[in-house]
Parts: sequence; C-alpha cells; structure tokens
Amino acid sequence: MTSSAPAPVLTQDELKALVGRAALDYVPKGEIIGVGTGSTVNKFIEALAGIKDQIRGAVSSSVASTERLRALGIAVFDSNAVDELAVYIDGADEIDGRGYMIKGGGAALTREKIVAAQSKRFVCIADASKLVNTLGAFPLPVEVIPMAARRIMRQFSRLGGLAQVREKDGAPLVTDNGQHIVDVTGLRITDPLGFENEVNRWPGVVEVGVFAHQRASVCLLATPSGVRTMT
Ligand code: ABF
Repeated sequence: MTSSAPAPVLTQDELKALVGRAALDYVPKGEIIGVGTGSTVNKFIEALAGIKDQIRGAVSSSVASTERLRALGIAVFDSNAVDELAVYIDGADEIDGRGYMIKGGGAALTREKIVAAQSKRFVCIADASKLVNTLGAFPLPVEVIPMAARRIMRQFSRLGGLAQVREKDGAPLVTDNGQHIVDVTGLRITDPLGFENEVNRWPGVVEVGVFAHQRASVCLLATPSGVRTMT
C-alpha cells in the first residue's frame, strides 16, 4: 500500500496570493479596471503586473493602491476621466452568502464604494475566514466628518453598538479624504440594505462600511482545497 503525502497547508499569505491570481480570469482585455485596497488586493496587483500589457490601466480606490499600481508600471486614471468600468476587484472584511459585505478595515471604504458604484461587476477576493452568516462581528468602519463624530457615536450606542474613533500613532487616523473613521462593535446587521440606507442619512456620515447596494456580484474565496466561486 502506498501512502500519498498530505496536501501542503497553505498560509494566509499563500491563500491571498492564490485568490489574487484567480481574479485575473475576471480582467477584461483592453479595458480600464477598478482596483481596491488591502493585502489581498496587493496580491492581485502583483499578479496583474504580469498581464499589464493586456489592459489600459486602472481606477484605484486608495493612495496606497495607486502608488503600488504605478510602481509596477500600471497606468492609474482619475475616476472622473472614465465612464463605466467593466469590473471592480477588491477584498472585504466580512462577506455573507448573498454578497453583502463589511469593508473599510483599511480605511478606504468611501473611495471603494465610489469605484464599486462605477463598475458593472464587483468581484470580491477573500480567504474563507471572511465568510460569515450575519455581518457585524468585524468592527464596522464608518467614515465621518470629525465635528459629527460624537453625535454619530451616540447614535450607534442607541442601536446597541459601541463606537470608537480609530487612532494611528496616538491621534485620530485621517483618511485619504481628510476625515475620521469610527469603528463600531456589537452590531448584528441582519438587514444590510436597510442598515446602509439608515446610517448613510445621518448628518456627518461620509460613508458606512456596509456594502449592500454595491454588493459583490461574484466572490472568489480561497480555501485550503482551492478557490471556491460564489455567485
Ligand atoms: C479592503 O481591504 C477593505 O475594504 C477591507 O477592509 C480590506 C480587506 O483587507 P485584507 O485583504 O488585507 O484582509 O478591501
């Protein structure tokens, strides 16, 4: 009897690289594509560099991704210079079986939602740890205008959440848009569409990190046995 060697255990980093490469199948030739932010997207950007001659360039959701794309020789366009994008490829902090997501752990949620709204299709790339039944275990990021932060935090406490201003180096983190991020724990978001509508109408909220209107059309989930496609 022969014994086969056990399948190698992939690290989180290897899973991200696997799903980053898999996303290349969703890149249309000759087009400008939307590119998100985060460590999984960084793997996608590395893979994209290998086929950069097949695309015109990208619209990026953050200063960090713009710098990374340009460093690899990929042209980055202003979103106002481009009409509809065929596809937007980005990660998530949580995703449910319907494609609803929490995003914004990287503080880029507002630009991410803008580029997602500009795109016909949202391809979410993530490792399987991001798949949840109900959104809310990951602290919900909300970009806010600083003068409204306290009031918005009180509104979240009325919903049973606990909000705090995200800090970096001992001071409130400042986003690419010059605003602050409030992270909210203790929420169970059972109606993502209703929740997104509700929070986005509070004065001073720039954008909430629930992506319901801009949910994923396709999710590529990296698992130890390969990439699973959820549509
Ligand atoms: C972006 O990057 C975000 O919306 C999300 O917060 C984050 C996911 O990061 P990672 O791929 O590093 O887990 O997509």
